[in-house]
Amino acid sequence: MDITPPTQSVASLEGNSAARKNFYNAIAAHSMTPLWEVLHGLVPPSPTTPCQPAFWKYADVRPYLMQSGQLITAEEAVRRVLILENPGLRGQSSITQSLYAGLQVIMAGEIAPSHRHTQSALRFVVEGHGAYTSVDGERTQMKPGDFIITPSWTFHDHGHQGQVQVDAPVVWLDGLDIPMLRFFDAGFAENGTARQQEVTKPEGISSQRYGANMLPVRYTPPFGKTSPIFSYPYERTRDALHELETHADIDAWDGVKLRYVNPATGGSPMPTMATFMQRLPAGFAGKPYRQTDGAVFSVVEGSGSVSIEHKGKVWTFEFGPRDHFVIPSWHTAQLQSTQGCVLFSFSDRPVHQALGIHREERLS
Ligand code: 1HN
Repeated sequence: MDITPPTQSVASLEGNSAARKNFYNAIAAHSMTPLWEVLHGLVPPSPTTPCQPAFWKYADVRPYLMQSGQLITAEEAVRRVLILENPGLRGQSSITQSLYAGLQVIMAGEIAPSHRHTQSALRFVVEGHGAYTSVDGERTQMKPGDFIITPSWTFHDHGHQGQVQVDAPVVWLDGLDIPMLRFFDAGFAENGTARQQEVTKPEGISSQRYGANMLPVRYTPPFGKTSPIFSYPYERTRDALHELETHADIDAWDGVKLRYVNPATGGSPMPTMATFMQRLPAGFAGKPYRQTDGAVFSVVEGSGSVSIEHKGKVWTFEFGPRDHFVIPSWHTAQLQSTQGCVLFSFSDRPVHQALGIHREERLS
């Protein structure tokens, strides 16, 4: 091998672009590429994301959800969902680089058939009554504001018990870690043997067993790293936030913000996704903050606005009930509400934390 050092000076090397192009072409044929052309993009000084701030007004979205109900049955669609696709990530079924979100609609009398997959899912009920979801042999009713979990690799199916062509459809937000599992090439799925799984447990048994601030004496986690509770009813969350708003300090950035927990660990309900509910009191003008976990919001009650700033650009979304929006990683966000509001949100924070890379800045 020739190890003779180059004789050209650095100054003369700099104008050598044709020689470099030739060199890049030569090594490309051997599946190699020069780091120095991409280094700055690989380790940017702060997060640069293709994910954009985005807003879905429910008044715009709802007519399309209802139209989809006339075009295809839940059974044929398997899941009748309109994906909330980030405008910066079109074609990738992603709302952020790591998360999927969509609005699912089920009409009275319909069934969404049983299957399971390694992707974890959350449901956040947006409107309607009469739907249920079954997870691992237990059914739970879906009411507006309820947060419901489908743990990784558990059979799940949904249904609407209302009267066909009489009762209103039910709509919920689905949040899944699909892009993350795609990144890890760890996706598996299979259909159930029956359209609907057999209900083998009484309704509510999980919350009795695991949801009363108690656990069975010899507790073993039924769903691995996922919470043993798969329904977190809005009623309890709402009451807690209301009382806290009245009697406790209001955080200058978040208002009153609680995180949902796996009661057995104190950690997030799912290993890949954290979920939150917050209340902004009437007249709240939040201070700006940014965090590495991009977050998806579903407005539950009331109205307000979010202003998002990044690299000199500003987006402002005026939101009301059932609107959805996304705050991308390391974008500075400020929440405001004149009349007060309640916001559900989810993000991939547990993964950032597990990797020791989570950062948050609360600015003044
Ligand atoms: C899924 O299983 C559901 O179970 C919703 O409701 C959305 C998106 C992609 C893959 C599986 C559900 C989904 C999904």
